[in-house]
Amino acid sequence: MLKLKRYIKTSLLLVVISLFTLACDQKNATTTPKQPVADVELVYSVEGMTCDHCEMSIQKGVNELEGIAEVEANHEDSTTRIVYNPSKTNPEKITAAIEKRGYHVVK
Ligand SMILES: [Cu+2]
Repeated sequence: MLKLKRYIKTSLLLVVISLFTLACDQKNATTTPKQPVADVELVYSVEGMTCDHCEMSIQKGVNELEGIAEVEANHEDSTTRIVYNPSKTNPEKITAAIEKRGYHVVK
């Protein structure tokens, strides 16, 4: 009887350990660096746009950067919306690309 109790205890312990290991494996799988990085959306206030050509100029400039998914400049409300991949570019590079074209990003 004592032997049976010990046997049950040992098997329960094994079950708990294997469940724990499984949970850990799953956690590791979701945090591997090889997973694609999600795109980030950014909306800037941009001064200096007066017409469609300004919008196109900004869009062209930003699109020349790597990792840009979307650029939408709007001279009517002076905004530029950018969707980018943070593993390939960053807000500093995007700001620089806009300023290089002669427009000012309001911080
Ligand atoms: Cu213009």
